[in-house]
Amino acid sequence: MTTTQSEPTTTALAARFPRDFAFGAATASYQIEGAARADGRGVSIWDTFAQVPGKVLGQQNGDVAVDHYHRFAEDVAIMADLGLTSYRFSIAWPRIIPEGTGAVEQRGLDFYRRLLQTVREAGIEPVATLYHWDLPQPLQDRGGWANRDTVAAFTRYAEVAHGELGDLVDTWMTINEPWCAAFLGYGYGVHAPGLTDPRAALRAAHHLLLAHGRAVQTMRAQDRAHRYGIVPNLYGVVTGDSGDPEADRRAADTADVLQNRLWLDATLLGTYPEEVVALQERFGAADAVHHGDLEVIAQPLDVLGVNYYSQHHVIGTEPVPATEPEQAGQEHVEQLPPPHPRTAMGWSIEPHGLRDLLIRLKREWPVPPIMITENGAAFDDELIDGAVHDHDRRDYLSSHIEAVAEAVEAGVDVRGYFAWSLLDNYEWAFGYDKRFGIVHVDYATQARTIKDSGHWYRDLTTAHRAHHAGT
Ligand code: IFM
Repeated sequence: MTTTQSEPTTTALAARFPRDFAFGAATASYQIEGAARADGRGVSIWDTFAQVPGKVLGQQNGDVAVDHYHRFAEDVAIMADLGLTSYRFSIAWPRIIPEGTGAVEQRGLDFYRRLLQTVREAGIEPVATLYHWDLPQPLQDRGGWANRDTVAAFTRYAEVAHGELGDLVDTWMTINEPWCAAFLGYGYGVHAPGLTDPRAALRAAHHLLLAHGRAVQTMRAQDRAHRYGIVPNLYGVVTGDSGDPEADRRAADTADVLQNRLWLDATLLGTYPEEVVALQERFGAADAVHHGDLEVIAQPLDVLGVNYYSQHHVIGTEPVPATEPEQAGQEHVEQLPPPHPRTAMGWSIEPHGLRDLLIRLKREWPVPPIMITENGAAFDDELIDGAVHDHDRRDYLSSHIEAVAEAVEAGVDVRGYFAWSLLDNYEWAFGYDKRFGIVHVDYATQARTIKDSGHWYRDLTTAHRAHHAGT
């Protein structure tokens, strides 16, 4: 369905992007694949975590998800219909090395080979992510990311996946959203493996970064022609007004350090911010950082993936003893309620935050070319008479893509944009309750229906092609 209303918008918007700019969509293995016991797949920490009462809404899990494992051909046909030029997906480590270390499962590799061949035959360029949170459970049983041995296990997994599938994928991302993996998983207890241990969270953060660096070294030694990067989730941090500007500034700095600078300084500068070093010392995690680690972490990158959804608004408070796990190290930071409008996740909708973030990245760090590897929104969609009129999502996407255009015009080297997500899927602790897809999935029948936002996105990709046709 093409609305006449959206035509002028998409035409004008598409014309602001260079010819080679990629318009894609993103997914992640555990959120879409299902087939949790198929073809020798091992158990991941999310299989385990989802069974713990009270951790995931309705104790839902990814056993079936949207059955992409069996329906990938239909899903790739939808991508082609939407005119996507690129597709970001993730590889499930437990499908490739079910125990985390040891035997390689050929059937897992075969699945990704079939998927990638289908994607490429459709004229779509794949972007692979090695780790989107599905750590093999046997590794977690030995401490998971809090244990330095997981770095070596990940490096081998990267070597196997890249060695076997590298002929089909040119762009490789190591770790998706290390902040979530470390802090939500090991510090705040709301993601797998569900620990509330600041020391483990800081160790995990360091080991995730080290695993990224080692994997890039190893993959680059296999093939220098490919592109390698990492995907932090970055936020704008807005300083609120408590009446004490100095306290507010300190609070904003802390939020910015943990959310943004930790990952960017380490990977792009080879340093940790002073505040991170102080937290590592305070919580007994400093011994995780060995001499030479930061040089490994700061491998030259060919691409930086940026996941952007929203901004944080914070003020300073009198430090009080932490009562909630997420306050550890942030006892003087108060998160303000996000301003309206908000998405169904309660996140504020602030597209200018994306533009400002991109401009800041160029100003403050030696960034390689950037891809917006995730951006999107959950809303309370309704499928009525075969249609989903998700105009709030369409507006979210268009305003954020416009923000990217402004950053490009301001001189930031952005090469692509991936809507999160292609399909409605398993939204982690929220189960299937929150829908992010530009394609609706009926979880009872697995029927796919392109939402109005998806139709709009197709108009944009069509307009982009038309604008550059013959150039
Ligand atoms: O669904 C997640 C995704 O797995 C990682 N980035 C944020 C998305 C929305 O919460």
